[in-house]
Amino acid sequence: METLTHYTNPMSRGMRTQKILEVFDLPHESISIDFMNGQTRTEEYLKIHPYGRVPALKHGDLTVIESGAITLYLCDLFAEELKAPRPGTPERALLYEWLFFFQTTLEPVAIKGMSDKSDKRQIQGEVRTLLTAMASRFRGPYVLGEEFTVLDAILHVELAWYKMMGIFPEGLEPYQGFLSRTAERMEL
Ligand SMILES: N[C@@H](CCC(=O)N[C@@H](CS)C(=O)NCC(=O)O)C(=O)O
Repeated sequence: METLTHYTNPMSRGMRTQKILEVFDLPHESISIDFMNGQTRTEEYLKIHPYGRVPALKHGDLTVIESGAITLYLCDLFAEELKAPRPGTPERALLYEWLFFFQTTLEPVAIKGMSDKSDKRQIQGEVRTLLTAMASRFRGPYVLGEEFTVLDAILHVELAWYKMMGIFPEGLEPYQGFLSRTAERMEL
């Protein structure tokens, strides 16, 4: 298989896909892109990612952008290693639901929490409401049931990010228990 090269940064959404590569021990090399110092805007990098963001994944002549698309591409390449559910199954539908939920519903709320002027309590409340609703889509002990899958790695990264920003709804189950259950495996 051609080398997988992952362009990322530890303080970015690239951690979603970086953690998948690391936790499931997928063959790859990672290149850290310092976006604070303009490395996403160089002519060379814009050939990899047309609007200059991380993450991006290069696989042979192909480059894949958008963390959700990279996640699904990895699921196609490494279905067995990632315990990715088969297309057309209810579990695969859950994977799609959570991925879109993170990026289109939850992320805009979380992004508000990045501003120093934000009301963290209010944002934490909004996150709590959304995650409480999604608990009906969490089978337990892991999202899809008994087995730790790619979806758990992604959920862990998102929740850890919220914790770091002070917008994680402390004490909310099943997420509180989930975070401690997955901590050792995710932190490597
Ligand atoms: N929707 C994209 C968002 C990517 C994104 O906005 N990445 C930020 C870091 S979290 C970035 O690269 N910013 C650098 C820049 O704007 O130069 C994804 O999920 O991949």
